[in-house]
Amino acid sequence: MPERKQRGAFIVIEGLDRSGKSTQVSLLEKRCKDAGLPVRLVKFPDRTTPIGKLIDSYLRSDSEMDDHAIHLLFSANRWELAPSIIESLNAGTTVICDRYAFSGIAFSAAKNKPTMSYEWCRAPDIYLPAPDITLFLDVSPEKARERGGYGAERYENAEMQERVEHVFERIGVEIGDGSRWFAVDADREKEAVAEELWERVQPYVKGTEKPLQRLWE
Ligand code: 2DT
Ligand code: MG
Repeated sequence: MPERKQRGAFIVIEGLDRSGKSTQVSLLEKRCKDAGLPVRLVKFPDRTTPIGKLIDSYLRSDSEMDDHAIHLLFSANRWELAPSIIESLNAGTTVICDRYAFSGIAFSAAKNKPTMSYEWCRAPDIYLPAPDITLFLDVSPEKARERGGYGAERYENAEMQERVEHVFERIGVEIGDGSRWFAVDADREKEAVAEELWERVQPYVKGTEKPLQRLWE
């Protein structure tokens, strides 16, 4: 029988500030490494590229930018990395991605601008590589508050986070929780959350034969 070609899994972790996203991304990376799986971490925005530097300056409020323009830059930042993500996946590497197009929609649509509808915000990311699975770290506002204050960057305030959460909820409903999007209760201890994430990614991490899909096919 001909050997079937396996590729790496494309795993996205999304979540609000204070959801424990960074912690969980590193724990998941460690679990993959301990299991002997080749793994690569990608973080969006990737602030190291020329486009990423513009985004970084905007997030730190060192510069102002039109809301549409910054939205398109966040998307461009994904497009510029997409070829290398595809390359890693095809080489059999598991790619764990800290934020992706869903954050792009959630944060921009949360601005509630009449010219930035949900559909408009979704459009520039159409045909980007689609994750095999997205894990949304769902933290309650109470728990987020308990975990300490927000940082000083743009969007890091309770009012914005609440609006962002509503858009994430809509994304979750549209993607469906059949297999591709899971909301994970992130109010729990980090070990419990890590365990659930590890279980959820099991069907994918050993390699998958499924062709890579594209957003929002
Ligand atoms: P970090 O705190 O994770 O570095 O994110 N954001 C992110 C957007 O507005 N659009 C996007 O497409 C992405 C990926 C979320 C920095 C902030 O940037 C926001 C928080
Ligand atoms: Mg942040």
